[in-house]
Amino acid sequence: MRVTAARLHRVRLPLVHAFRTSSHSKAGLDHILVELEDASGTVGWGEIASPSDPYYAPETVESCWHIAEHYLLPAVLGQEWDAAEQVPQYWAKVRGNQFAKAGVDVAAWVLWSTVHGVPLAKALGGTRTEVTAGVSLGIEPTVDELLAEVRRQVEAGYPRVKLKIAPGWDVEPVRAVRAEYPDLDLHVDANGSYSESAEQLAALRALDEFGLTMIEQPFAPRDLLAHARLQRTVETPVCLDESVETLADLETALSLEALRVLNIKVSRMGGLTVARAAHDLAQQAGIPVWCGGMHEFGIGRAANVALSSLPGFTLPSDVSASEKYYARDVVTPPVVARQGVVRVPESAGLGHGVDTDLIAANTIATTTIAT
Ligand code: OSB
Ligand code: MG
Repeated sequence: MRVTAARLHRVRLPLVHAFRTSSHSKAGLDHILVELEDASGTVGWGEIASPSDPYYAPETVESCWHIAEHYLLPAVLGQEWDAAEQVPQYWAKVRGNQFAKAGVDVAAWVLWSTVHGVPLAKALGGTRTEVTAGVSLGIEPTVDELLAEVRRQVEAGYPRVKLKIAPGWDVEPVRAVRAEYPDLDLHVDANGSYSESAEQLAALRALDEFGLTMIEQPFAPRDLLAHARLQRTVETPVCLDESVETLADLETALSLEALRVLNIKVSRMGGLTVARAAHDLAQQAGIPVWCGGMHEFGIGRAANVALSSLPGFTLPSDVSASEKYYARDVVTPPVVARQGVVRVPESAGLGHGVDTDLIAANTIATTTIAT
């Protein structure tokens, strides 16, 4: 395979429901869609799902654009490769910048699987025909508004609900949701907003009584020791998200016993190639995994569904339906969930059409690089 032309499209879509985490609130998103084209004119699409601000990870939409345009795409253009997992070697010198890498890596996987007539999930080694989706709910202005949102999603059939928490918004909302749904698969995600102060540790430990499936990323990304210390004192499994950007991070975290569950994000790990390797490593270590999301448009969402079809993804993934996020998505058909179950597409490549008219109508910037 040889990529002869590449395009970047900065596309803006409004969110159906504004989303608030411990760090910020968002009503719409700019993601960068990546198109890789081979000499026959076949195209593979990928998505750079970086948030605009460097609050989840150090990257921004602008930094991703810069790295993709000036480093990643020039490194890939004109190279001869047989399998998508060979592609990351071309940017091996580029440190970090996982979100930017992920968009190009996914496009390479989609191009390869399209050319070879294989569904993306099969190309990755996926075995599931359907995957279970959970929903991730942001911080709401009031507990009543949160409860209304939980009811809406449970009624839509989603079997797992994750709540964003932050110091001061933790025990009270969790208690309220648990009181109404004693058996719901419920977990919390702090996005690294807690410290080990006596007061904040007490709040985290108080969550132990609610039978949560996990507590995700309570402390700052690089503070693996704090996660290991907390895990020794609580029953609730600790899950890592932001802390694990590389396979080496995962090895370190496993050896420190800083996690009992792993959230694997295609974006955070720099693409499907590394995400799949993280799945393999976690599986060997006996750690259950699930696929986290970054409010992807349909292209990144379809990649998440494909990844979630691997056998170690035994917990529900953040692959809820397009309609939870966007009135109109960039793929046709959109990603749909029935009673919280998403079917893994059986057609070649991404398994969805790409709505280039919708993309064109919402594009803010575009650039082309060719050999
Ligand atoms: O930590 O999982 C996270 C969204 C933005 C930044 C961080 C996170 C999230 C989500 C979104 O939880 C999950 C989804 O795409 O549904
Ligand atoms: Mg998270």
